[in-house]
Amino acid sequence: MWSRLASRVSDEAIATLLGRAQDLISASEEDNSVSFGKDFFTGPDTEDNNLDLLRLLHQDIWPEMADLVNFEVPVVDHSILLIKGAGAPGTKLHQDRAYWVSRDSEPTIFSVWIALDDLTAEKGCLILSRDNEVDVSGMSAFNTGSILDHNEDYQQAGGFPITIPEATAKQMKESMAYIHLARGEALAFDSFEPHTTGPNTTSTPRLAMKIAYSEGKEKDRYLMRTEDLENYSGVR
Ligand SMILES: O=C(O)CCC(=O)C(=O)O
Ligand SMILES: [Fe+2]
Repeated sequence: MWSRLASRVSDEAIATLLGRAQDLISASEEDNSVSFGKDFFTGPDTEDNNLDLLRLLHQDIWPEMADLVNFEVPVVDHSILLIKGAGAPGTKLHQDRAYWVSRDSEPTIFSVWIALDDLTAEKGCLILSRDNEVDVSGMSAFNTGSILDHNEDYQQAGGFPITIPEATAKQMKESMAYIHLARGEALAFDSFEPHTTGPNTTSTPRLAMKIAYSEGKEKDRYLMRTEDLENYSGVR
């Protein structure tokens, strides 16, 4: 299931983020792949962790989600930039659950996907099933879906090697639609939500990111507890 959020990420936070990610973004003008910016947000013990910025983004979004998902120990599992280079191909259909089976034994991770620019079909926005859209209150039943068969192909370009087989994907895509998001808009989807993105056919990188939240109660691998992030006072 997925839902558009009413929350918006502030323009100021986006401007700061884009400024700090400038090298990565410039590199994507030449490179037609997805750069994940996996090291952009790192733990509190590392330098240039950008946690001051993650705190701002989190504060814009989390109030709308916190009671719905009702975690005992809410954590940011991970947060990555999703910069899709100019001319980069689409990302094949998959459920994130297929990636997270071993690290999230009872499924609790869900994603908040944030547009850092106006995202249209030409830019390679998300493509989701209209049938699976719920009101934000419906997200409280998140992660109750089931896992589909996936293929693993580590040779394929694009960095998303686990995908739903082509024949099934083709059929599923018939009921899926491009989900446009304006800069600062966000949507939440659970780990069972099948999603794909189209190619970026524009001449500039597609600017997006995600924050993946999770129940941290029985985990030792995550980026940060939300409580610690909210109290984080370090500056860059
Ligand atoms: O950025 C993309 O093209 C795909 C992103 C994705 O699969 C995800 O955020 O889980
Ligand atoms: Fe994904």
